Amino acid sequence: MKRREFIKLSSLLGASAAASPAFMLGGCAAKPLPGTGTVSTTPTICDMCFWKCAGNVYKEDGELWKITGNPDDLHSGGRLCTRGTGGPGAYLDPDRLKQPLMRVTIDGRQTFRETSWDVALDFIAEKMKSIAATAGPERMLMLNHGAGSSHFRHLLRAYGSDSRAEPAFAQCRGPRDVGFRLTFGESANSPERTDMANAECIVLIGSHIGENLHNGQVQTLAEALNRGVSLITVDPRFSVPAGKSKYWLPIKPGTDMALLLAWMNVLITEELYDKDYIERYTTGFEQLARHVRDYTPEWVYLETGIKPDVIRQTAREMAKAAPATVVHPGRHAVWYGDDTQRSRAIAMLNALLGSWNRKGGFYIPEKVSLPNYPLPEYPKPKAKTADAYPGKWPFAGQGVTNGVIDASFGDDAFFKGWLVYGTNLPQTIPGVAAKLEAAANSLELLAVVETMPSEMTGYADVILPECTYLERYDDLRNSGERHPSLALRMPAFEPKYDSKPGWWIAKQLGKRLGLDEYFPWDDYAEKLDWQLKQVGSSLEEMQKVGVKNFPRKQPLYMREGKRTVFRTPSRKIELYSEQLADKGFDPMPVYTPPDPVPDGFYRLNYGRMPAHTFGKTVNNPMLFQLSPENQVWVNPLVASEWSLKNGDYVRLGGTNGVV
Ligand SMILES: Nc1nc2c(c(=O)[nH]1)N[C@H]1C(S)=C(S)[C@@H](COP(=O)(O)OP(=O)(O)OC[C@H]3O[C@@H](n4cnc5c(=O)[nH]c(N)nc54)[C@H](O)[C@@H]3O)O[C@H]1N2
Ligand SMILES: Nc1nc2c(c(=O)[nH]1)N[C@H]1C(S)=C(S)[C@@H](COP(=O)(O)OP(=O)(O)OC[C@H]3O[C@@H](n4cnc5c(=O)[nH]c(N)nc54)[C@H](O)[C@@H]3O)O[C@H]1N2
Ligand code: SF4
Ligand SMILES: [Mo]
Repeated sequence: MKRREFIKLSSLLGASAAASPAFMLGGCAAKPLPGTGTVSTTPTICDMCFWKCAGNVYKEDGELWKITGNPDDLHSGGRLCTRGTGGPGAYLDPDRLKQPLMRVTIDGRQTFRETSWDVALDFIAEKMKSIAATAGPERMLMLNHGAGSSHFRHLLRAYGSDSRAEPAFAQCRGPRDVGFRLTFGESANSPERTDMANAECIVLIGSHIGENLHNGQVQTLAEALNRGVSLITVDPRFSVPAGKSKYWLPIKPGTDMALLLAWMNVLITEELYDKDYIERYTTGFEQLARHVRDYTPEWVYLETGIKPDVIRQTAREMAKAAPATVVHPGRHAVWYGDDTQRSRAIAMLNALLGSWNRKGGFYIPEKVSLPNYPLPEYPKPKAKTADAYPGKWPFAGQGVTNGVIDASFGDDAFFKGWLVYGTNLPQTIPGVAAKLEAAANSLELLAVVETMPSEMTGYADVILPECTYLERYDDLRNSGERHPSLALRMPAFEPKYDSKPGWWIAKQLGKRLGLDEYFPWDDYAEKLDWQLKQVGSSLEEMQKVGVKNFPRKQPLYMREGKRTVFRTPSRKIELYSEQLADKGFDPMPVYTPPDPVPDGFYRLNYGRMPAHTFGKTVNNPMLFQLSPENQVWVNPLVASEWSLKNGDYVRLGGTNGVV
């Protein structure tokens, strides 16, 4: 018999159809006009995606009315996007997890049964103790996404494990961060350190800002367009930004590397690159010039479908505005397998334009220096995450999801237990089903902290229902940005049902593991207040203002003409990468054509839907109403071949058999 059968939770809990907006109609019907009752506001940080916009929750006569942006928040421009405005749906969703659930076997069949917090937490703590005693604490892995995971990272580090991975790195921005770090010694950061606010030319490569609704960026791009910025968009699809571009380059999917190399070829052969910057700050220019010589626009046209004169014109357009030209690093950079090298080529193109750390290119981000709450030191783990897959991905700065999953099943499995927080692996790691089945069959503990029934909860031993972001404190927002600021998430409501905040769950587990000294607060508010007082604020102040902006201490750009040291081994921007060569990788980005599409198939490109965040908002009644279904865009020639009209239903089948 299987250790863990997959259990579909919706069938047990009788989850209502997402389409039902009953609570909205019922909630409003008996009331006077909105805004005429007694109104109060509470600050929050939006959790509908991971961009962390600060907002205010409006209550009218104690009931949730609406959430709007916090006008003082420079990060979000004082506004929320569609999804952020739909935040009430997350709180009011009738299908939320309500009570801890334990896997039990009844009449030979596995199912979930409601249980108490004590039983659920005791179970997890006992298993964690046994894993620590028999295999070592570092064999306990956290898989996570989202701001609330900091409480569980703290718990695991206190317990002795720093093993951790997330699809938001290995399936998202990981290759980009590695590519930029190898070149400049620093990553492109989140939020991205692009100075689009001052750019005269912006290049988007498969970055569909406008559908990708990362709020601050969308507003900055819109303002840049109002100023008359020259926008160049490379996307096989006529995306939102493509429609607003001076140049739209509908490239053949997967051939971007060739275009990037051709652009560098033009900049070098026409001597349009920033010679002074290259001479002062970079190494490996000669090798680069040699490397890109053969990637002529004429040759690259055959690969990409982008005409040679368009390649030349767009390269000149970038050079004309440089250094106020930003070639956007993108965010979801995992495409065709050459991703780190493609991201490196983007970094190198920016270097030729002299845009890194220069006005209109990339700025230098800064955070508030916020002291940590005084706590005992963490024990030093005996193993790192990467020890689970020795020799693989030597430059990844974080755990690699694929690697840790492969190390979680079989007789010699490295990991013995998983704590999963806010990540839905079956949907976000391609082709992972069989491996998850195997891991579920092999692990000694599989605990999931969630707000909703998800595909991931189907594999759990124990499901812990976290309350939503509107019902809890989390850590202060303190991101490296143009304007340093702190922002507060605090409860606007008591947790609904028997759900609990993450900080409380972590503390309770800590207590059971004998780690009390790491959790000295009775309420997380105490910890936040202490931290805020160290920087001249207080919880009381933040509860009123929500966001506090601090002055910058360092300049926004590097000092022109001065010596600048980069955090690479050579202390320079590395156009030729000794680091890559040392580990047996191409020191220069090489173009490899993507695998051809088999006969009878088409290439499926995908991206973001404005009104949803992955699968995590599909059940949100407000957002579901706005956007109930996925839509597929079909190339007009293909559509006419199949006699398809707008609004027709199609069924897509993959080469892997998935329909
Ligand atoms: N198929 C496919 N896979 C992808 C991508 C893709 O486009 N398509 N994109 C990749 C990218 S860019 C990224 S960043 C990753 C994202 O991948 P994931 O991090 O796995 O993101 P989601 O699928 O949104 O899963 C988030 C889960 O967190 C739960 N959740 C929401 N709020 C809370 C909360 O407050 N507390 C807790 N405990 N749980 C909460 C949600 O119910 C949901 O199940 O996926 C990557 N993988
Ligand atoms: N509304 C909304 N916004 C979001 C999110 C969300 O879930 N919903 N998720 C956030 C997250 S975690 C991330 S990582 C970002 C991701 O946002 P982006 O970094 O902008 O990346 P993708 O969503 O992968 O972008 C897909 C675009 O690339 C194009 N494309 C596909 N193949 C190719 C190719 O071979 N070459 C080129 N040049 N283009 C190609 C597609 O047509 C599409 O327009 O979005 C963030 N913003
Ligand atoms: S971009 Fe939208 S969903 Fe994401 S944090 Fe900001 S308002 Fe919320
Ligand atoms: Mo992402």
